[in-house]
Amino acid sequence: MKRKALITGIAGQDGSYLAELLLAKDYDVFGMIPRRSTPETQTLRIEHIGSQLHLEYGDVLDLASIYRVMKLVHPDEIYHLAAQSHVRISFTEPIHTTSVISLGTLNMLEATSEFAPWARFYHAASSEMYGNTPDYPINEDSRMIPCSPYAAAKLQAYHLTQIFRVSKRLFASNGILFNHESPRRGLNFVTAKVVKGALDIRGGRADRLELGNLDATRDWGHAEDYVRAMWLMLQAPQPGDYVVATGREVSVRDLCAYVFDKVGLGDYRKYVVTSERFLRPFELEHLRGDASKARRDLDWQPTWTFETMLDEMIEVLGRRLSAAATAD
Ligand code: G4F
Repeated sequence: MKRKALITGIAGQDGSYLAELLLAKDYDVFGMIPRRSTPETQTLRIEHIGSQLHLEYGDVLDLASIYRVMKLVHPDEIYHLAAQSHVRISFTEPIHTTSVISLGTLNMLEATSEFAPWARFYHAASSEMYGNTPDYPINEDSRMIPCSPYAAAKLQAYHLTQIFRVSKRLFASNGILFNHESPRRGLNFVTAKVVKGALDIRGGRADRLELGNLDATRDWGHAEDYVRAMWLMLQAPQPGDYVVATGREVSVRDLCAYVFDKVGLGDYRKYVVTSERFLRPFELEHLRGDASKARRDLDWQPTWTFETMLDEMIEVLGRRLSAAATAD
């Protein structure tokens, strides 16, 4: 019998890589997608996978729809990735962000304990939960001091996952993933924005790039490595909480320096300007993770570096942009 996996947020960056990984491991993969007014673009990241994927309409805020999907699928493993995942936008849409993340996770946990209590449950927690913690580098025991509506909502969902683990005896694990990127990253996250910005300037489609805080640092890995950690968490003998990170911290400024140089534009300072618009009302300044527990207990380690990840993004986005320019 094939194992069955249900993924919420399957059409996102992580959902698409996770679906590929699980199909390669011979799972039956089901995705729950909410109805949107833009179905033409909604599934772009998973279109190449084709009919191997089973997609069902369902919304994490609509408990009845989750019940329907759970009863239909009878999943062995549930990967709950759906969220409003943009931190700056969470200041603009705090109620929507909090509902989708906190209530959405509670709904998924309730539905799991009601209809699939045997299933192993993965919750996509986030390194944002640590905020500007003084405990550095960050591991599972570091203090969590969230500094955005997004992070506060993730912290609640993280606790709910732990509470269901104990009170309902669910095999429920939190993946505390640090930033992870790829050519499938949305263009309003800083790595993809910088890569596209540099390629647009090189192609004559723009003459400058507006960014927010250049001094922030992040611990950036590749999404392909990070979805492998999700799967490993659900294969472990016991549920738990795991930091997933590379252990290396790079500033947005150094990200720009690398990308602009790599595409042949030289000094990024000729093109990058800071704009109030992209500053956050409360910034998380620095993130660097210590993934010793995942390395030890899950035998996980990253295979991509910051540079190889950006090189791939530059190559793939470059091809995509030239194809679009030709089509024009
Ligand atoms: O790429 P970002 O928007 O990612 P952020 O806020 O760190 O969050 C991402 O990683 C989290 C895991 O740690 C996830 F939970 C979350 O869902 C998301 O995937 O911004 C990275 C840094 C920030 O410090 C931001 O202020 O880049 C800085 N930045 C500077 N200029 C910018 C910009 N970020 C964006 N998005 N756009 C800018 O123009």
